[in-house]
Amino acid sequence: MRTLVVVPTYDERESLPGTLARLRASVPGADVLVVDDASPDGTGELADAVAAQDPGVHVLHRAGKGGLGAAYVAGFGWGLDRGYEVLVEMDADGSHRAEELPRLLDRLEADPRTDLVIGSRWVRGGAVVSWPWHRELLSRGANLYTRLALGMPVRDATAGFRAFRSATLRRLDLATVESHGYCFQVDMTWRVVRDGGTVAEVPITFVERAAGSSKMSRAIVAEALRKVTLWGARRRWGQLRDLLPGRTR
Ligand SMILES: Nc1nc2c(ncn2[C@@H]2O[C@H](COP(=O)(O)OP(=O)(O)OP(=O)(O)O)[C@@H](O)[C@H]2O)c(=O)[nH]1
Ligand SMILES: [Mg+2]
Repeated sequence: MRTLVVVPTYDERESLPGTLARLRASVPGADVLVVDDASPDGTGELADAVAAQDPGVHVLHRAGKGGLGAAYVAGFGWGLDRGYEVLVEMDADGSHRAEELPRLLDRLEADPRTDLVIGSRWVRGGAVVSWPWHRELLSRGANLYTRLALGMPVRDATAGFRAFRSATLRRLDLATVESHGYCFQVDMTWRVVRDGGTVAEVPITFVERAAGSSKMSRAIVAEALRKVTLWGARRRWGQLRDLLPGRTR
């Protein structure tokens, strides 16, 4: 299937070349789109230089730092316009190992009913390398909270290494996606599930970034907590309403 790997970047000058090289070696049939938000460190120009040498690499430049979610929505739009059948999300910082991408893609191709394949840290066989205990606690806690609030049978809804079937993305209204940080990942998963879609998880080993700095912040955690709580409350309200007498459904 024609595949596009969307890689959002903000100040990833040190990590991007290695990420692109590993991607092109591991999945030579897939094209890559770097979505750069005018990184002050020149990541965008560096991506342009790679793209000039490699017709499988493309770059989408955005005017300024607009958040991970907006970068992905723009990248998805680019890929959908060009007829790619599978759209992949992957970080530039080396946390997602390109060598594991074929397993995600195989899983998506194996079952036409699967809409989304998540590379999961928190299923049997999944792992995290070099994370301080507080990052692991945050990720596990966020996923537990999400599962309880939304009732989705997904172990790693915040994971950012994933493959969507394009037909599924076309059904979702991407223009209304407002989530910025890793809440975007929960948002997309929740949209697929609410649409009646099927989510599969395959184990991956997530490796802490070796260079550059994290864009994770208090504001990003707060956004996720606020939105997941709101979506969970809406879901409960909907369930309650359906139980009220006089409802014809
Ligand atoms: N285009 C774009 N990319 C972004 C933005 N924020 C983060 N990214 C990229 O999104 C990916 C994930 O961001 P990270 O900073 O690694 O966030 P994280 O993985 O939650 O945090 P760490 O685990 O600490 O690395 C990286 O490739 C970033 O460069 C943004 O505003 N715009
Ligand atoms: Mg990261």
